[in-house]
Amino acid sequence: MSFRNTTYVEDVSPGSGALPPRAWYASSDAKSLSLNGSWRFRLSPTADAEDDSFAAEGYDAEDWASVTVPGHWVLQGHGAFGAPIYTNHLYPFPVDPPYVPTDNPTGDHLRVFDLPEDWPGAGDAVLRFDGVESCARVWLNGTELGEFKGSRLPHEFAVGRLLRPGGNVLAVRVHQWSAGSYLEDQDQWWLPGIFRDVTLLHRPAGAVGDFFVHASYDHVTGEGTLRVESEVEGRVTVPALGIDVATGESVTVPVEPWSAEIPRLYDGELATLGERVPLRIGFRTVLLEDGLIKVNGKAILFKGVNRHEWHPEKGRALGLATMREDVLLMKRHNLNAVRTSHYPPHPAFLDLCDELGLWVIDECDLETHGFTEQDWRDNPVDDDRWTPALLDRAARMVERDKNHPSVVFWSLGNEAGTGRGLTAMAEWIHGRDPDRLVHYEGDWDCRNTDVYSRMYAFHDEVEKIGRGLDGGTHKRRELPFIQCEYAHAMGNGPGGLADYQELFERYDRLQGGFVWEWIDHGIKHPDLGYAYGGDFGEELHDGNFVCDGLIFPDRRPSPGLVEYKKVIEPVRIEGDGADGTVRVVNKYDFADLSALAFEWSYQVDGETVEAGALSVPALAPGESADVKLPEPPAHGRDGEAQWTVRALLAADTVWASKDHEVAWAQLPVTERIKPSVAASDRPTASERLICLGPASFDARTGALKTIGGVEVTAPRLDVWRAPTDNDDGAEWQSDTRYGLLWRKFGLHRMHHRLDAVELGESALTVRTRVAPAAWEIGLSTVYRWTSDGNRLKLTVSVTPEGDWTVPLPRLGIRFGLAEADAVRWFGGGPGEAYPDSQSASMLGRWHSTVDELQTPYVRPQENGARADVRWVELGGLRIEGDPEFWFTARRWTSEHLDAARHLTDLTPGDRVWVNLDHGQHGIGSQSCGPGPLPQYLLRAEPAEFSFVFSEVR
Ligand code: IPT
Repeated sequence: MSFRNTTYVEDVSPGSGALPPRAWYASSDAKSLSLNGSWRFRLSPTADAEDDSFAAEGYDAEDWASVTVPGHWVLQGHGAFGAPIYTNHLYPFPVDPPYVPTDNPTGDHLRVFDLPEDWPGAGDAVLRFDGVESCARVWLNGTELGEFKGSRLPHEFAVGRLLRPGGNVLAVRVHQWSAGSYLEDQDQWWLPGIFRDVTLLHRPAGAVGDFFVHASYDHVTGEGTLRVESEVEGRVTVPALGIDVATGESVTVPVEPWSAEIPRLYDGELATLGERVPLRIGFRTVLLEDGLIKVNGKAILFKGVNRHEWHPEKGRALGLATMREDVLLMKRHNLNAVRTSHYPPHPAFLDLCDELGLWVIDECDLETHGFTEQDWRDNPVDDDRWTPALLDRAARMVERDKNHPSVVFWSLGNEAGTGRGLTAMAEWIHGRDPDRLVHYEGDWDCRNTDVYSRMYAFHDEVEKIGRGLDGGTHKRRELPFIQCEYAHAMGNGPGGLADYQELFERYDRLQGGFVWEWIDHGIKHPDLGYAYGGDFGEELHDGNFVCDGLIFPDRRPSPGLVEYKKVIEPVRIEGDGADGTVRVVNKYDFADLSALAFEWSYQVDGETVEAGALSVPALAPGESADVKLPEPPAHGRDGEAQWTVRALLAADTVWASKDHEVAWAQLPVTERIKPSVAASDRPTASERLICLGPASFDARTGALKTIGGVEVTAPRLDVWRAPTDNDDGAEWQSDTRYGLLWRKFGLHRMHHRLDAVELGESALTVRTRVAPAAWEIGLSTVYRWTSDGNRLKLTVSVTPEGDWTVPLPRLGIRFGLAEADAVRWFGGGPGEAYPDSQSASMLGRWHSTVDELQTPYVRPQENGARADVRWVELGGLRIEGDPEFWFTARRWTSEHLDAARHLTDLTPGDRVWVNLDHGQHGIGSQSCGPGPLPQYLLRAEPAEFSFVFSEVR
């Protein structure tokens, strides 16, 4: 061994010196000592810049900096310790496996600790690292323990013989880059450091070693069978079931099964001579039967999400409270499944999934996506030299997590092509744990997997798969289908979720999917709000592709999550409001409806006039019932009437309190009465002004100037929106990307040509042509103003001219108000909606402020539209629409929004800009998937729409 040994860094082997992997558990009685906290830290630019003398006893590290463990050094030290790098799939270093750059940031970590007074003198001890990125070499009291790779996997070392009561010196050298980096090319920030717990575990004589809880459920007999295999013999007790058996012995008793919907856990204990370990046992059987994934005899439907571990300040060093918040948010939004993309999470997260109920696809820490750039040549997963490392990773995941009932699938990894190494992993996993299924998306022939899994398949292909018309290998044709990633939630969106869900529910073979992804990986930044790729001056980066979650970096739900919640609600409520009956369908796989209380309410013009309880039978899964609504309340007024029926939690649960809304529907009863204005007033012109009813116009241009006392910047046709990430689409998408086409055709720079200002008997008519420079396409646009003396009506008629080959971003008018803050409206709300992300938009009376109408997408883009608006009041005006319209208001223009890169670039101007849209283009999810479906395109077609303005005080 050389004095400055660094050969292990580029060695393809998983490492040396660590103990074999085993189950992760917290002991009831064996002592442990957390070594989390402040550590001494020294950063070097290369792997060999410093020798290993720092690991020796008596080394003086007084002048070193310090970092918090768990943590990533690049997120500490205010820039003094380097910076994060974001790439999607490109390796940020030359691809020459297993070699890594000479410039290899290396963090030496040092911690001196004493054993607690009550630390037993006898017995052994184990030092556990739960996660270190990407390669570590460890010394205790001057003795080298070994080195390891596999960032998001645990590694343990036997250290008992080295410990002493006081002054133990633990030294850890961490290299940012290693051969392991080639296996960790996940789409995320590269964040070196000791980012999970470091713990010293006492191992008494006769302690529990590894153990494997097998707890199956027979849905025919209602019995569960428990057998705990244990490395060290002992007894297994489960008091609630009267179980007291030896390890290895199996026992069958009547039990309540575990499912994500009803996560029944039994507390038990494994006791060996030297230790007691608590068990949380969930009885459930997962298998493939009749081409379906079945749990406890029933086919399940995944309503899932891909979760990366993320915190805007701590990166992947998450606290328990954050993990719990994630699970609670998921449960409260009707999600039932999570794929731990793309590595095993902190083990405590899986405890929460067991306890609160989520199906889990536990994914191995493996991705070699960057090899796609060289047609997968030299891909480590197809090179036998790397197979030991792959098997080590598979074993570290399976052994660590095998006792979690929530885990139903093992996933080999993500985006790693195909190869013998993956096959070896699948074979080993199948052999070690035949009671779970194996997932891997990259294997379209399903050689190694138990499910046909794809990502971002378009709706039409998904339908074809659902109907079994997709062909494929014989094996694939017999397998169920899931989308392990779909509906890319980058920026505004995803659109098209409801259309996917409809397919998943229609075809048995389709067992649901996992939206990409849970959270925006924005990094809190002093000047930029949240930083994304490129904000740290990276040489290569993928911009805000890292901000594609259903929740914002601060964990506030984005409209995409609210939409998803509605789309996957476990109770369908439908019917005909006029005939007063609702059909309630239980869409749970296991639960009946006894946990829910139903409520009806009756609205007239969005105002609730009466509400009450609705009695719905405790339907079994799959059952439905027709339920009679009460007599419609007498309200003595004409107006648009509707029922709203809601399903609420009947009592507090561990994940939400009583009255939490689970599902809802609205059933129209009577139609809306459209606004009408008699065109009785006659426009009169003076030298500078035209007057009509409450309004004045510029005499030369016909531009509206005031409505009563309210000054306005004249409304005119607007077709532009700040393109969303989904409008722009991903660069590799070869088919139509509308955001780009819109710019090509100049829809962001339309010219307005004035053709005529005509004063008629009862109308002021302004004729224009709205068109982009350089192109023959245009929109002939006529504004027709009428009034009954009090109210002012604008009718806009639009006729496309030329050959329009692109849809419009939006079609409506935009005007400016000098002052506006509070907003009230009757229409869809409370949040934003777009044509294909409109399910959660609830018709009612809503109020907000202009600032609160904005949705804070990390990269600014079109947002905040409210759908189906009948009327809105703001800035002293009331505006009614015929037909209903989309309403948006902001303190900056769409052009400003378009130019902004971060939210901090958006500064209020001297106007509030209001868009009243007749149409909006769909959203889709083309940032990594299909664009909007044809029915959501806003095609350039003749259109006519009106708004009635009046002053309110
Ligand atoms: C897919 C990846 O699996 C995921 O990690 C993420 O990068 C996602 O895309 C996009 O955000 S791979 C994609 C090229 C299909």
